[in-house]
Amino acid sequence: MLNLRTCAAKLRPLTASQTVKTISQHRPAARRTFQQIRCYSAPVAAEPFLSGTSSNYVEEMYYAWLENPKSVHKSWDIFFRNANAGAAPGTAYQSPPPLSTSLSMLSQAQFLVQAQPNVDKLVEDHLAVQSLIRAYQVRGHHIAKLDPLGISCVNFDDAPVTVSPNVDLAVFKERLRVLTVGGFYGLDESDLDKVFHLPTTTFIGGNESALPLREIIRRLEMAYCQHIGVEFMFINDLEQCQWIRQKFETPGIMQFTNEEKRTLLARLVRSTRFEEFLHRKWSSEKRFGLEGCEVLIPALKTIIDKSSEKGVDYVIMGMPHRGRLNVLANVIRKELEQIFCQFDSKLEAADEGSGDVKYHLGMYHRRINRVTDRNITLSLVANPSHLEAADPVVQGKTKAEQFYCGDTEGKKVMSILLHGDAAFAGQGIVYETFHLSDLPSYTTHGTVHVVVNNQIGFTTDPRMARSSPYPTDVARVVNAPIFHVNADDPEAVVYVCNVAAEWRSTFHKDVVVDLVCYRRNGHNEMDEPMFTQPLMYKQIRKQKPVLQKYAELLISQGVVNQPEYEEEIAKYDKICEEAHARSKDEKILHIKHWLDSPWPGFFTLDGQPRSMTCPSTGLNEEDLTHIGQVASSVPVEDFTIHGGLSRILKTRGEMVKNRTVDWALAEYMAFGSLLKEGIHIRLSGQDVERGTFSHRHHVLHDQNVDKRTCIPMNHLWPNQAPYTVCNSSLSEYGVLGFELGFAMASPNALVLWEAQFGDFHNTAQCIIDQFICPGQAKWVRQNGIVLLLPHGMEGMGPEHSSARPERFLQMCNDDPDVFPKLDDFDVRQLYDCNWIVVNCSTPANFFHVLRRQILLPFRKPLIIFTPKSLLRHPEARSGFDDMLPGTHFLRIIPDSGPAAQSPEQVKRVLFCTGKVYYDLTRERKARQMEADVAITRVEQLSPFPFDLLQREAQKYPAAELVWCQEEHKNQGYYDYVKPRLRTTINRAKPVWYAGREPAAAPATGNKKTHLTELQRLLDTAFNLDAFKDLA
Ligand SMILES: Cc1ncc(C[n+]2csc(CCOP(=O)(O)OP(=O)(O)O)c2C)c(N)n1
Ligand SMILES: [Mg+2]
Repeated sequence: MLNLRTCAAKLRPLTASQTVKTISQHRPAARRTFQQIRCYSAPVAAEPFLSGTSSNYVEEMYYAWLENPKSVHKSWDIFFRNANAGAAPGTAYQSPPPLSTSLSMLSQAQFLVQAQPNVDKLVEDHLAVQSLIRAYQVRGHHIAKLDPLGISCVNFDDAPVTVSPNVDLAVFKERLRVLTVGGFYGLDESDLDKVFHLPTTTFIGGNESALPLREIIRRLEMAYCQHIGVEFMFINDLEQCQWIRQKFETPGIMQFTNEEKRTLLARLVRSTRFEEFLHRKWSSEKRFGLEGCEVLIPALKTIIDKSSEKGVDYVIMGMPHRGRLNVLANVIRKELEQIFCQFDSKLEAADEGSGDVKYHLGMYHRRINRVTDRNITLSLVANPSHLEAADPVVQGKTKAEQFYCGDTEGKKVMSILLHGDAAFAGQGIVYETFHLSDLPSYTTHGTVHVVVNNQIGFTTDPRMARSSPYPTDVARVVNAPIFHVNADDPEAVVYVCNVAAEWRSTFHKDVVVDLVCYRRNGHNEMDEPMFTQPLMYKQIRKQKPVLQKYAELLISQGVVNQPEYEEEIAKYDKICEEAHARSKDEKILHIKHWLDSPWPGFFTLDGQPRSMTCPSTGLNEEDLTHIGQVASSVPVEDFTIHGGLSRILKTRGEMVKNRTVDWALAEYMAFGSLLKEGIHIRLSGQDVERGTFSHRHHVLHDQNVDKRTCIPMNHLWPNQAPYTVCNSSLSEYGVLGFELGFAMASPNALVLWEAQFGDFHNTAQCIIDQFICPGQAKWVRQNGIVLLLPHGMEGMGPEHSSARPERFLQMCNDDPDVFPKLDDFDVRQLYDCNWIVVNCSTPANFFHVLRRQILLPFRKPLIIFTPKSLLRHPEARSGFDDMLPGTHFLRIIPDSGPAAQSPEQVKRVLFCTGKVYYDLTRERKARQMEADVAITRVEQLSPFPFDLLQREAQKYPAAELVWCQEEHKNQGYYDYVKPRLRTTINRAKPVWYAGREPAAAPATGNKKTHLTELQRLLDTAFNLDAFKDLA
């Protein structure tokens, strides 16, 4: 039995210790993932017949036998009994008993094989039929008629053969050459009318357990080789495979009532006539129409209807340009006049900011689903041009909505992601997003992906755009089934969409619907496609629109008649015309009407902050002490932590007793206090639970019990908000996008993403450039996400050093040459900026800036350059006194030593930010220049503290002003700070530079060079003659 068990184990994800009995008694429930348990210790059978494809057959027989030993041929029964009893490899097989008894069960089925004395031939033929069925299941999609144009660009080694389901063996032999390597497995003409027992892995029999070969082939053709191509046999879960087989193989399963057909036609009318209407009215406007894939609208509506029927009441969608207006109009049901008025170039913008083009804007709409009569909220997330960038954002928002409504299994909230074929295959973010799909803190419990596969990307053919046969192959990495469907067969599309929605609600896993269609026009309506795809477009010109085809079909079936059809068209055209007339009254464009994530109650009715003040971010002593004590303890019983960690916690405890905090404790205090106030906190990123620098330790691990963990932060207060801290996958683009999406859902959460080292954020640049920096300006949508970016020149080499502050600062929207006319810089300046950039030099300031993020009456992204060596620097500590009620975040920290006592004596003011401050004070002390040189720390770089720095500069009238940084001159803060500092002093003095020379790389890889450079910049900073010759 060992051999068979091994064989079965290789095919099923079971632990090695699970017994055969367990397997038979408890077929595993729906598995969400393939457990990576290796079971390869024993050699596979030495049974003479157990090899290659026959092992599949044996596996089938084996499972059938486990369930009911009588369901298999007697010879198998004996074999499995012997094997189970421990027969040695090669000895379990015994000649079978006479056929007459073994086939008694199948007596009604005219078993021609009964007459056949040759049992070997019987087994062989059944093996052949089994293999044949499997071949259809695995490769049937290769020959399905998926391409409405019939010019399939899918490039398989073996060209598809067009065969009608009239079973003619000669033709089928050719067809099977495509499906199988070994041709027809030895079956011949004479076998066509023989009846074969069907294995348990097929449903083509319906109620019958045996069928003639001819009928088997015909039914497989119907299931796998028509307008639907099902790719699923790679899925590592038998139950899921069975589920899919049942959905596509069961005879007659794809039936539609006349009512359903009429609904489908009506939806096609809307989809088609909407594009035609836009084309008639604005023929020279870009709209990225849906022509060639009009079926997308009924497809999406089907997914939504079915999901609503299964209990979903909130669907969050992300999609690219193609068909977006149509989706807004006909799926989300945005008022048509709101869409039409966007085509009016005279419309005035009502909102601040840049706004965005009409096919990027988002939407949020709550309505009744007419099919299920249930409430449904639909939201389409606004997105940039950057294809697929919105994918993780949608997922993050979905996760957040699930989290806030306690939907732990994704039963109420779901996401649908739409993709273009070229982008789905080409953009790496698709892969990153798929890999979040089953991670505990990132799963949205299944996403339905719909690919508008028009077989072209702008002007590029699939052959040049991807190295895989389908654009959807990326989905295979997460075992998502892929349903390819010919978009010119609307019923096949709707069927597949129903199955996809059911799949999601059954298994809570991703699924892909690949709508194989075409693009009737060029990339946009202005583009000439014949330049580059002449033959394809000759074919497209001949293509009857899908609406016309389907209407003709339904008319021929008597489901509708011509006048009814025309009436449906006229009805919708009238709706469009009336909306168009109304749209002319719109004079102002309100982007607010296109908001995808409203925050009810957070703003006033007209969208303004409820106040323009921020309370003190300080905290009372008791709370500080309490949080500190929990942070330095293990708040559960019988939990053994690592000895090294005990020491860390002990040190924390001592700090608390001494009323001081380091960085990790300051973060704890900020998080812990916000949790008390009901603010959910989510910290995500690579290795954040411990902290890259082993300073955080927010998740404690029991040293004796596997996977037993404790998060003390969740043991702080009786009714506290939950704290989520999660190590992410090794992705920046995907994870940052996800967290941004999470932060979109609610203003009452502090969502933080930490880069492992600050420079790694550049692989997420698109999320920063397209969403975080301009999000509010483009989409009037605020977002309070926090980026923690470890930064600092510490001799670690060109990477791991710079979080590239220059890039963030360059994208700040404050004017370097204008001193802002504001009464209140503290809050108003923050309200006006696009994001906040800080580099704190003390733990207390870090604590305050985190708390301020939530206590502000609006939300702005916050970029924090965080320290590495300062995490343990004995001087980088703060006292509780700096965190008590009444204290607040310090935008600058002025000098408080001898220089500040006699400011008129001061010869130089060094302005700096972050860690270099500690190098500068040490050097100043060593040189005994504390009365000559003042050091001012700029903690908030942007928005720039013009007001405070002006005062600071005025305080030292005789001093030279120097900006000092450890970064290279063309990097860091200098280019940002210099013009602004000059503005604060009315350009009365120069602002000198002390720092590293310009360079291409952020830092040297040589430790000695690093130290030499550091010493040189310190020399410049304290050499009072350094700029004499330059003045
Ligand atoms: C990341 C990114 N790169 C390039 C582009 C420019 N671009 C816009 S549409 C397009 C083709 C997209 O093809 P596909 O995904 O098949 O969608 P289709 O337009 O065919 O619906 C390209 C390359 C883009 N928008 N985003
Ligand atoms: Mg395309």
